[in-house]
Amino acid sequence: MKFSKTQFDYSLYLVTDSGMLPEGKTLYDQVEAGLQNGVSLVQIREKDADTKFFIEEALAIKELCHSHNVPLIINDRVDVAIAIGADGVHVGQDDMPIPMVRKLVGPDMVIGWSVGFAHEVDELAQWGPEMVDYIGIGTLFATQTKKNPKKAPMGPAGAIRVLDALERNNASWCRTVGIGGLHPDNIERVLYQCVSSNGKRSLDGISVVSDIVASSDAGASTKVLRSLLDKRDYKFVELDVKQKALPSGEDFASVLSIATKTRPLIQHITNKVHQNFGANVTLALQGSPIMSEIESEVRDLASIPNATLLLNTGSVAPIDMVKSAIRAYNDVKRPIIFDPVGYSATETRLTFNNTLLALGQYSCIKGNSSEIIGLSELDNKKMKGVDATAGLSLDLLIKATRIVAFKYKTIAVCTGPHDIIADGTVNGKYTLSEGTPDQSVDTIPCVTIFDGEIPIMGDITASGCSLGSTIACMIGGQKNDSNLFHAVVTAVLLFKTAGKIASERCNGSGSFHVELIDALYRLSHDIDPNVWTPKLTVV
Ligand code: 3NM
Repeated sequence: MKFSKTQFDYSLYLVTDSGMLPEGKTLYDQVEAGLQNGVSLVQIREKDADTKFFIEEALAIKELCHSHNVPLIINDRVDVAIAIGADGVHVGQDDMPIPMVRKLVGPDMVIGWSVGFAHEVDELAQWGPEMVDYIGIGTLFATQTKKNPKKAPMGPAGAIRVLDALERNNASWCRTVGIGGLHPDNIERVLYQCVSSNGKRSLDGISVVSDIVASSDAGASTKVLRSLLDKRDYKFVELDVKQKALPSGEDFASVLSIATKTRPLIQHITNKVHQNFGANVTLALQGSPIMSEIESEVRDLASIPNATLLLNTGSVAPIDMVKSAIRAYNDVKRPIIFDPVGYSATETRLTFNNTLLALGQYSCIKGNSSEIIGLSELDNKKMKGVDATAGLSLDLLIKATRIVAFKYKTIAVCTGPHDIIADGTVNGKYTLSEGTPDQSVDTIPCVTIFDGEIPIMGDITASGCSLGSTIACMIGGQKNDSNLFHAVVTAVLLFKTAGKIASERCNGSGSFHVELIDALYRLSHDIDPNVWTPKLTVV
């Protein structure tokens, strides 16, 4: 049996490791169960096996794979791949150089390469289409399977950098699978988020070891994975994420009205400066604040109807508590608003924020100009503390906000004189290979909101953080059929209106604080869209 390169189906790629078999199961049993339930490609990876044993095992599994019309790939051992007539060979960065592998295996055998960085793609592209046929992009998440990993987990954002490098290099021939720590709790999110910025390609598949090989019921585990690959619709939050035309003032008023009637619980994990002010802003908007950082209660809180998490990473909450909270809210599809305070100010903050970004799906990510530029990677300069950067062009900030929205498949908000809101949720859809037809960084919906300069906003503490509380109240208070983007736009309009009113009434920064809460209180108790003055512009 011979497979042409175009016949390879990378969607569910099983890589073996006989060191993790459950009791009573052979590798043959596990591979067979996988093949019967949707595995589309198999790689034998035996780091410690003797050659003779490896060859015997590989021959038996090759026959099994071929009986299911599935190709077999051999890890690392080019000699074994040639000797048994395998359909492909997979090598890592420290194994035999690719041009030598190709010389040995000839033009027809598929060659796979482990890739973790964009510069490795540049090398692959220089070799051209006759060398590497597919890449395993990893390590995505921490895994116990790969001993002595040389790379830190890259998360979906790292995989997107690799997909972008393939597009930049026009390496259209090269297929991709994501690998490392992939399990049913993160696969939908990975497939959803991992799209090149131009929208032209997504992963061609996922590659797993332990999820199938170590499973006591490998068939059932494979079925779950296959169903996630086939689903292609990621309902990560109860609200509707379908992109719709922007509503009018009346519609925004109705979003506010629904939110104030619901009185959503807003769990704040936030910095000390914001705690008191954020609680009062939430109360002014008729939400119910709880400033809890207790790990053992996050699941109980997340399960309360309309509960919403505002995660402000200027906090000093223990990382395990924060991770548990993200998992808890994601599991029950309640929204999380992520505010990466001082995103790149220090190495500690950068690592902390990136770890959390890799761990969950956020309904909204909001930041100031410095934070959004940092998240977009348009500029990797360190931030000065938590300050916004003045003087950046609106065009640059719009571009950065769009990148953040599209990369994290979220609603991104960049605050400043012009607030910018971009909707990267792409209707909650994901595909294999095809990317996001009709959507890319440059085409996703985006609006700006402007109401003249309100410089006094920058003279009080936690004004930006409290926009986070306001967004949480608006999103959290909605019904399941309400629209996520509209809720966020309403929150930003409301906060800007309140800021303008307060700036006109106050005598200085002290009374501005008080007037801001008063204005939010009045706007939410006496809803009248005619007093909402900010100008909304579709970009
Ligand atoms: N290669 P699991 S990670 C074989 O990063 C392998 O290139 C990786 O195992 C890479 O699905 C990995 O059990 C192990 O996490 C993946």
